[in-house]
Amino acid sequence: MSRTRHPSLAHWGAFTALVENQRVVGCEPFGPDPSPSPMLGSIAEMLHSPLRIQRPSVRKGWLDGNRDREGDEYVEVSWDHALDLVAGELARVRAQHGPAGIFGGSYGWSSAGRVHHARSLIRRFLFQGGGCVDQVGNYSWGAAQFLLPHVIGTTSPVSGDVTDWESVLAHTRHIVAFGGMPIKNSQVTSGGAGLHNLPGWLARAQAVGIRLTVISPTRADIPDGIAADWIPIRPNTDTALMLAMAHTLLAEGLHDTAFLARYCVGVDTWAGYLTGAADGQAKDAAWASGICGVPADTIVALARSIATQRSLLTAAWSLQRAQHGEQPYWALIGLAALAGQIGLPGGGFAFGHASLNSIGQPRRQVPGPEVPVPKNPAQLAIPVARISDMLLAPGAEYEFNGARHTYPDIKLIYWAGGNPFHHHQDQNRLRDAWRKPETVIVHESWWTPLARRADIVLPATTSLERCDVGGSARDPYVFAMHRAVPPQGEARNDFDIFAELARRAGFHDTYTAGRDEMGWCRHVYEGMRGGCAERGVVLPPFDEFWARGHAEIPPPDSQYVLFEAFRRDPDAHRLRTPSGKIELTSDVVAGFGYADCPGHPVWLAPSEWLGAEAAGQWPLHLLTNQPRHRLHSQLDPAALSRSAKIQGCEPIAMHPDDAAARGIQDGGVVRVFNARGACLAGVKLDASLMPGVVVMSTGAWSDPEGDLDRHGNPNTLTADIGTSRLAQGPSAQTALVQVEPYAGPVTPHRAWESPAVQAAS
Ligand SMILES: Nc1nc2c(c(=O)[nH]1)N[C@H]1C(S)=C(S)[C@@H](COP(=O)(O)OP(=O)(O)OC[C@H]3O[C@@H](n4cnc5c(=O)[nH]c(N)nc54)[C@H](O)[C@@H]3O)O[C@H]1N2
Ligand SMILES: Nc1nc2c(c(=O)[nH]1)N[C@H]1C(S)=C(S)[C@@H](COP(=O)(O)OP(=O)(O)OC[C@H]3O[C@@H](n4cnc5c(=O)[nH]c(N)nc54)[C@H](O)[C@@H]3O)O[C@H]1N2
Ligand SMILES: [Mo]
Repeated sequence: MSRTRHPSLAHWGAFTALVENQRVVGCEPFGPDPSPSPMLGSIAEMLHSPLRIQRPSVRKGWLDGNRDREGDEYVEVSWDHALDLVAGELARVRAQHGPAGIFGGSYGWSSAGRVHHARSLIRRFLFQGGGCVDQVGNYSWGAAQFLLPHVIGTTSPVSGDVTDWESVLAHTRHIVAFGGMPIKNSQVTSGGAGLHNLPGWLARAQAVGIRLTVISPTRADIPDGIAADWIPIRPNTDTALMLAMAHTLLAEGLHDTAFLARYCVGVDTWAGYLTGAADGQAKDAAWASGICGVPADTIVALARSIATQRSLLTAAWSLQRAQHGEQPYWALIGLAALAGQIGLPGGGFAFGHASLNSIGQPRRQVPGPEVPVPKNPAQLAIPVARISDMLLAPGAEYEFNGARHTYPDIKLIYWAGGNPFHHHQDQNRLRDAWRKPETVIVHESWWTPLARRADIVLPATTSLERCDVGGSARDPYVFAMHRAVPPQGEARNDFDIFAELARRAGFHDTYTAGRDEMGWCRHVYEGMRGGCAERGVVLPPFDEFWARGHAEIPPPDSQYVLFEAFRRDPDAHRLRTPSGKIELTSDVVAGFGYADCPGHPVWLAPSEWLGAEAAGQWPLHLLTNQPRHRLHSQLDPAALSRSAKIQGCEPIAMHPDDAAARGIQDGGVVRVFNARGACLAGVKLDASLMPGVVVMSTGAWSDPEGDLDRHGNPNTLTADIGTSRLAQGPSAQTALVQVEPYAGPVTPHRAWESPAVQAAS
C-alpha cells in the first residue's frame, strides 16, 4: 500500500504524518527533537474518532426558546442553512443590543497552526463586523499579567524572556524552583515546540554540579532522574516562605544595599513590613514556619545559600493561579532584589521554567507567524476568568486594575478554539450562568462538553485537514503544515466559515484580505521572514521553506540575561515603571486602595488553605495540575489519556495516610466533594505527596449527573474567585475538599459519547 508523508506541527511537537488510503496511520517525531512527546501518538486516533462532528447541527430546544442546554438532541442542517442562521442571529443581536450583547473572547489554545488559529480568526471576524465583548488576560499567568507592569514595567519575563539555560549552566550554583520542574509540562508550547530540550539541560546542570532545590507540595515536581532537595510546602503559602527569606537577609545583613539603592524603590516601606515595624509582627522564619510548614532553620539556610552564591530563583506559573496569586510573584522579585543578583549572568529571578517547553530556550528576538487581529471597535472586555460573574450579574460593577467597570448583558456567545466546560473554575456555577444567553454558537471538531452545550454547532477541520504555517516566537523553528487528508465528514476550516459569514454581512474581502489559504500561509511566513531580516536572521523564501517542511532560526551568539542592560546602565535602560526602577513598593498599586493587593508584597491568607477554618470541614487541599497525557481537555478520549484512568475515572493522587484514615484503597473509586460540587475519581496512592494534599489533573471531559461529575473534571470543585481586584485572575489552585469512598455503582461515564443527532430530512 502506498504511504505518503506530510510535515506538520502540534502544540506538543513537530512531526510527519504518515497517510495510507486517506487515513493518518501514525505520526513520526521531527528528526532533530531529542525528546519528543508521547502525545503525538494520540493524533491519528482523534482525527478519525467517532466523536467528530459530522455536519452542522442545531439544538432542538433552541428552536423552541429553551435555554437549558444540557442533554438535548440535535438536528443536522445544511451548511447554507446553518450559515444563514448564524448570520441572522449575529445581525439580530447586533441590531437590538449592539456589540455589548455579543461575547466573543473565545479563550483557548486552538491549534498550533497560526493561519487557522481559531481564536485569532473569530476575533478578527467579530471585530471587523462591529466588535464584541472580548476577554483580556489569560488563565496561565493572569495574576502576573496585570501585576508585573506595576513592578518591573513588563510581563515578558513570564512569557519567556528569562535568563537562558546556557547562562544558567555557565554561572548558576543554586537553582531554587518554587513549584519544581515537572518535565511533563515542558512538552508543550502554544504554537508548537520543535525541540524538547529541558531534560538535556537539567542533566547538564546536574553534571556541572548545580544544586537544585524544589519547593512543592509534591516530590513529583522533581524532574525524573535528577537529584534535588525537596522542601515540602503547604499549597498557597510560598509568599510566607519568601517573606521570611527576605527577612533573614535583612536581619543578617546579607542584603545588597548598593543594588537596592540604585535599582529599586520602596525598599524602606517593604522592610518596615518585613521587620514588623509596621504591624508588630516580624515576618521571620519562625512566623513563616507556622504558616507554610517549612522548618525555620531550613528557611534560614535557604536564604543564606541564595545570597552567598550565584542563585536563580524561579517560580512555576501555578503559584500565581491562586487567590492572592499576585503576592508570590512580587515577593520573589523582592527577594531576588535583596539578594542583589538581578541582571547578573545566571542570577536573579525567573518564572515558569518547565511551565512551558520554550522557557529558558536560547533564541533570537524575532516575530512568529501571525494573522493580524484588528482593534476591537467596541472597546469592551472583561477579565478572562470573570465569565460566570458577567453572565450571572449583568449590570453589576466590579474593580479591575485600578478602575471600576460594569458587566454587559450578554445575549449571544460565540466560541471557537477553547473549552470553558473544561477550563473554567466552579463548573456548576458556569452551568447555571450558561442558561442566561439567548444563543450559543460554537465551532468544534469533536462533541466536547462545550459543543454539547451549544445551540448551533459548526464542524471544524483539524490541522491535518488543511495547510498552515506553525511556530512561536519562542521556538528555534518555523514549520510548514501540509494537508494530509481531506476534511472529515462535512467539516470546514474556521477561516472559510468566517469568510462565508463575512460575505453575508458584506465584508468578505476585508476579512480575507483577498487571500486564500495558501495566500495566507505565504503572507504570514513572509511577514515573519521580513521581521527576521530586520534583525539579521535570514530565512529561505516561502517556496523553499514549504518544500522542505521547516526553516531554522539559528541560535543567538550570546547568552541572554534578564535585565542585563538595566543593570549595566539603569538610566539608559529605565524600566517602564513610574520610577524607571524595580518597585518593591508601588505608589500606583497602593493608590488603588485594595486590601486584597496592597502596595508591596504581603502575606494574605486565602479563603481556602490548610490553615483556614474551612479546613475543619474540608481537610484536603486540592491541586489541579496540568495533565501529563493530554493538552488540557484535548486528546482526553485517546488511548494514551485513557490508559491513566482508574476504573474509567480521572485519577486522584492521595497520600497513603490520608487514604487509610478514610478507608480508601489504591485503585478504588472515591467521591471528591465540597460545597460547590462533587466528582468521582480513581485513587492512586502516592507517598511522595505531602499529607493533606490531593492532586488531580485538569482536562477530563465532564459527565454531570446533578452536581456530581461522573468522570472527574476537577473544576467541579475549584473556586471561581478573582486573584484580587487588581488582576482578577483565576484562582484554580485555591480549593479545599473532602474525599470518601464512593458507595454507588461505578458505571462507565458518558463523557465521550456524541449526543443524539437527527439526520437532515
Ligand atoms: N482547575 C484548573 N483549571 C485550569 C487550569 C488549572 O491549572 N487548573 N489551567 C488553566 C489554563 S493555564 C489554561 S491555558 C486553560 C486551557 O483551556 P483551553 O485552552 O480552553 O483548553 P483546550 O482543551 O486546549 O481547549 C481547546 C479547544 O479548542 C478545540 N480546537 C482545537 N483546534 C481547533 C480548531 O482548529 N478550530 C476549532 N474551532 N476548535 C479547535 C479543541 O478541540 C478544544 O476543545 O485551562 C485553565 N483551567
Ligand atoms: N503535558 C501538558 N503540559 C502542559 C499543559 C498541558 O495541558 N499538558 N498545559 C500548559 C499550560 S496552558 C500552562 S499555562 C502551563 C502551566 O504550567 P504550571 O502552572 O507550572 O503547571 P501546573 O502543573 O499547574 O503546576 C506545576 C506544579 O506546581 C505545583 N504547585 C501547585 N500549587 C503550588 C503552590 O502553592 N506552591 C508550590 N510551591 N507549588 C505548587 C504543583 O505540584 C504542580 O505540579 O503548563 C503547560 N504545559
Ligand atoms: Mo495555560
